Amino acid sequence: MRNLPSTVTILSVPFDRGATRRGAGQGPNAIFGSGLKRKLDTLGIPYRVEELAAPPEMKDEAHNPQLKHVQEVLSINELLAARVYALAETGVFPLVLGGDHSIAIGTLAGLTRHHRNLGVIWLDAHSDLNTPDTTPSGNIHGMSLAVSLGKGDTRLTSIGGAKSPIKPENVVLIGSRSLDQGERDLIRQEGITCFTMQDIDRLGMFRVMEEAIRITSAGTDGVHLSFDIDSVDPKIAPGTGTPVQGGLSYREAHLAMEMLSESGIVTSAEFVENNPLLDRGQTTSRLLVGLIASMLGESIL
Ligand code: B3U
Ligand code: MN
Ligand code: MN
Repeated sequence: MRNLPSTVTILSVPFDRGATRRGAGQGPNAIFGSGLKRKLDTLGIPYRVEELAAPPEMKDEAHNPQLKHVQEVLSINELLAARVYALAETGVFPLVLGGDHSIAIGTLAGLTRHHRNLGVIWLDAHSDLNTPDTTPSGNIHGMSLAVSLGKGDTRLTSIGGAKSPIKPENVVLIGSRSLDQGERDLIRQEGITCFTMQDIDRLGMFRVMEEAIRITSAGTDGVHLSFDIDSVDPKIAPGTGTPVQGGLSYREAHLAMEMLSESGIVTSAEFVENNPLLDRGQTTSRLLVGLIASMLGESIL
């Protein structure tokens, strides 16, 4: 065991209105049901658990098919940003459990009020770099990284009040294999480092993670891990709303978490898009418990 954080606050965010398929809202409970607390007890990591109540279903005043359920997304993310900011200020490790990936908007808004120059590791089959102009679906979970870079709807980019947006040079995407044209353009234009599945095939996960750790920790004052479970291959993580074949293997995902733990650079994390309604038993939730444990310092030997 190594580099255990001194204390963790688990923020459970049962929200799934940023996605088409419902069910990720039940993700946090499924992770608890698969033994997360027991695991943290075994590791000897002190933790507290808080749940953010999902907002009531709201009607968007002016329904915009390019920005679905924006009122609810705004509401949960304002709450989340405030909580994450307060936690970061007190020095505890915020561990956010989603929920769909739109909640990264609130997590990152809270973190960037505390950290002036945050690094971000985004493990995902997708890049979540759409804007209302480029989105093929209107789902805000496909826009969260763009919002955190200051791009898109101004109500979303101003969540959490005055803060410094994430800088593109501090972001590393890993596991990408389903990108829309607007997202590819943004990655090139902004010079965002993107390790696709092809890069992982060619370089190996070890080298990819070494690079990701180097880039996100250079000159930054914290590193956030945003882990979308659809980065992992759907054969071993079937419980997710937008599965894409050709993803990370079980060991590649664990190696990434183990290397992050060893590096000691990670100051906050979120695990999202776990949808127990689509899972095969508890396959995906159990995998997540193991990955979280590896990220927090569990080692094989
Ligand atoms: N890029 C597509 C699909 C997608 C993004 N994130 C997820 N799916 N989970 C979109 O709708 O923006
Ligand atoms: Mn995502
Ligand atoms: Mn994804």
